Amino acid sequence: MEKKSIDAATIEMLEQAQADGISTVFDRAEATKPCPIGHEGNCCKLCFMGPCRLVGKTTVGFCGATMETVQARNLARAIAAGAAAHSDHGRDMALTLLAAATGQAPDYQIKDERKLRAVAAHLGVETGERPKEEIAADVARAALAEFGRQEGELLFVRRAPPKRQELWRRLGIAPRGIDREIVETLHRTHMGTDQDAEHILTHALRTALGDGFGGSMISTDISDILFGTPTPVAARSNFGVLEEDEVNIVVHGHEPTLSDMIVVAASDPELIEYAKSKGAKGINLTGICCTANEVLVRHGVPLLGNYLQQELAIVTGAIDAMVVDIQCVMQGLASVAEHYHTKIITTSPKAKMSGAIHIEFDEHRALDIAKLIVRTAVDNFPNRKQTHIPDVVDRLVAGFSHEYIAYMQGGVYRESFRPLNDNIMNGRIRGAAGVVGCCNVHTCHDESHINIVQGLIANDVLVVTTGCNAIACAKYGLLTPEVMERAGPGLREVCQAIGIPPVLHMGSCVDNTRILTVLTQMATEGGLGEDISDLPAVGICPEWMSEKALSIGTYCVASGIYTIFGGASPVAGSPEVTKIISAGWEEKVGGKLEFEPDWRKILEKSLAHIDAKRKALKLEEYNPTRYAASAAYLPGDSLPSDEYRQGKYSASKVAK
Ligand code: MSK
Repeated sequence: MEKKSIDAATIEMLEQAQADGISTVFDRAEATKPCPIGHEGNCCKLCFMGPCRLVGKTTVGFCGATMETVQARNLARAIAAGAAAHSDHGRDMALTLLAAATGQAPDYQIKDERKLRAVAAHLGVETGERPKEEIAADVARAALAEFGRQEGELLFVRRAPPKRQELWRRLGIAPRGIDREIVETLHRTHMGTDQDAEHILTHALRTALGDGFGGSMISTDISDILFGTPTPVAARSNFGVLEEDEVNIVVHGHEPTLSDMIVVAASDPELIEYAKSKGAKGINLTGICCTANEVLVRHGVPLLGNYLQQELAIVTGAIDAMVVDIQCVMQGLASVAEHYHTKIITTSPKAKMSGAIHIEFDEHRALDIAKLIVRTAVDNFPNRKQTHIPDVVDRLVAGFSHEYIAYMQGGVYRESFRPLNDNIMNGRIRGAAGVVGCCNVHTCHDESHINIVQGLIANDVLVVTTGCNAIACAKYGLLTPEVMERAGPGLREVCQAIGIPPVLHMGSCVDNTRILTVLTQMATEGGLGEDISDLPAVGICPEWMSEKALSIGTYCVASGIYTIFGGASPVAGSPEVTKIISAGWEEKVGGKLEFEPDWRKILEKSLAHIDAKRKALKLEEYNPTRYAASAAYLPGDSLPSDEYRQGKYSASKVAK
């Protein structure tokens, strides 16, 4: 079991699943090996003359498509699918804002008027003395127009550093419309259309930028307008946050629209009384994946776990309802739930699952539907049988929006990125890293996440995190100020002076756009070059698995960031395509995409890149002993993951 995860709660529940005869993703991964041809990107199934398997002496498909073309098409399609997922989420946020602003969705309010006005300025919407509802309606309409825009470029392109904007225009990759670039990728990769690998992949950069500076950025902005821009909030994480004597409801997926209403419904005095009438002491709301991150950063709702923990959560026998929306929801949930009393409730008009109850969400009746869902969970509480809740829980601080990061460096009137830039320039902070993304069953769960993040902070690199990496960091105490002893001396000093942890939780997958904004602010603040590609910074996705991760990685590269994915490469079968997305893209846009299965090498490459960028900026050479005796660990030392396994950092149940 210890080879499957480093997380004590996950291991405990894997043993319980085995005892209960339950098959989970971990078992299925052992029983079913990935197809080796598809795994390396060598399979073309874009037309029905095939599928063509390009192996051995077969170097081209029936139509004559070469390995490079096949690989480029497959990768571009995956990036487009990821961009579509994020962007469709963003579209729904804009539709909800429009409904809220025009009185069609009375349960939603405009919670952050300051953010509304800032976003209005980016979209060219007049503000002045107009009522906020009027501004919000125009912001929603302007945002929706970005999806169907046919000409020109997305308005948010102007939020990138000026030098970067010029580069995108010169290369012809400034995205025109969010939907347009995705559709064009599907067209170009249709059988018999674009045949040139580099040409296909250049359009993939444009498509991904339509996600990063389009759909995802719209999603983050509108979520903040409707639900509030995050500020630091204390919370708890891991399976120990489940309550033996309360109705446990888990929200899972990605959208905050319904889950934010469930937060309201779960604290409704009438429903709490109803829960008590069924023998429960109250209602306990927790979350999995990015819906969890959304309600964590705004309400402090505890994190139950990340992607690979979703089925095991049900094995606790303590979950009365798991409410799912979109993305990263395993179909295996339904069959695991058959063995326990848990009700799986699907809610999105876009996503149903056989074996689940479907209570369709409609933003026009949001609170009523949220109450119905909570009531359904309460009704299920008396059906609970034997429970097994691991006593594993840790504390965390989350909610570091880019607005808050600027605020904490100077307050309302003098907010800036000057202190951060100065401390990078003087070498207290060696550089910055965005560590994000999924869990993958082909790596030991959480091991790369934790070893990389801990390795970075020990080496004085400030880490910002989102998605399932953020949840992993939460479970090992890496999001608390107490983790300072594990940070390098320079980073520790700066974090203590500002009062922040060395690992900053910035939200969900779509909130990677907050990282783009931070990098833009660092690049334009002065002293660290003029573009994102000048910064001593890296992007890392240690345990990637989803198409969304590929879109995120690609828009990071297009923004000028060296981005390293852990695990296997989807284009491993083509040295040519591997070169296009690494050295080729670096020459074109200053960032490159690499796949590196060994987390030690990811750490080494990241530190080497940060140091090379420091040198190019003519900054002082990083000296780990300059500010105190360095606590830095390097690959080969005792590993954080082993220390977790030995229980060195194991936490016990902490008070609510
Ligand atoms: S939920 S996309 S497993 S980060 Fe955003 Fe986690 Fe990856 Fe899903």
